Amino acid sequence: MNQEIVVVPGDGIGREVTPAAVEVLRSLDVELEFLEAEAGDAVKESTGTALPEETYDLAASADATLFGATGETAADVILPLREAVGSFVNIRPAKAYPGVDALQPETDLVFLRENTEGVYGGNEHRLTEDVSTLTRVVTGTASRRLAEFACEYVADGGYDGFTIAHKDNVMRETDGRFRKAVEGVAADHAVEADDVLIDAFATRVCLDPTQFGVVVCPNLAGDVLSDLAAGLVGGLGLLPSANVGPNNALFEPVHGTAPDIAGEGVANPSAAILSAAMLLEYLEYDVAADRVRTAVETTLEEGPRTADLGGNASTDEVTQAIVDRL
Ligand code: GGG
Repeated sequence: MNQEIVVVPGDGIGREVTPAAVEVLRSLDVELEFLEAEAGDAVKESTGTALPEETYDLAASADATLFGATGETAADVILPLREAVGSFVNIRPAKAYPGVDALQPETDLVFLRENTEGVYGGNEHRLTEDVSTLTRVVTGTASRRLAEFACEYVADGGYDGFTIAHKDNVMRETDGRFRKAVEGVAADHAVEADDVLIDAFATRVCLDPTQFGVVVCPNLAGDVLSDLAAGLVGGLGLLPSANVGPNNALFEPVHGTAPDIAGEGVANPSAAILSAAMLLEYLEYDVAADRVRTAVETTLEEGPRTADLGGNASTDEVTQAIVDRL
């Protein structure tokens, strides 16, 4: 029986790069079936809700979901969708590719971002006309679950260990709990875990990203630091991601809707297509996943390239080149 993939393009360039990723998946010898679902600004305008119940239910029950991008409705769309698939970790590889002009061509990082709590927990309140508050929840349970995953991830990937990025010299209770919980699990598994303050990490990774490999971080820090790493490797058009839960997962490029270029057909589809490769790997189509990665890498090296990488090719031209190289 074919595995069911829910496709949620979202808004902006999500509507251009997600079909590109589906085209790549369709051109492979894999038993997948695609079901399109809506979410985002446009559907909110027409129906009053950014995430229809049907889309949430489909994502929750499908074998995997491929998501595009969200803009103004990020909190109403992407956070519930990540919850729908039960994901507790957002895996964000940030890698420099041959042929791409990168600030730091040796960059090869993977962020493992806590995906359920922290300041992303939605505990925001307007107390008065002048005062708003945010309650940040950090649990040992969620931190340990992430750490268990990180230990498995470094063992499977042949890494020496991982780095915990935190800010526990200031947020002693919340980031302190996070760091100690992750360190404890690492010690139980005899996995080497060093740690670094988030602000120091930001400087050190720009100066020499080869000091780091797998980086385990709280939710918002993972979002910000992975975007920073995108700047080191040539831009957000290159970073894929996977939101993984115990029985389900959602795959999305790290980038957002890019309203400045949306609708022009010039967005870089690489991040979405590399996200599709992560989906293939998750569904245990390892050979197909490798073929897609190699085709993307060859295209990044030999062209054609979109404008963000100094070229003038369209999304369709780059996608076709990738399909031709499969
Ligand atoms: N494709 C992911 C996306 O739409 N990113 C925009 C965004 O605001 N992301 C926030 C997040 O990843 O937590």
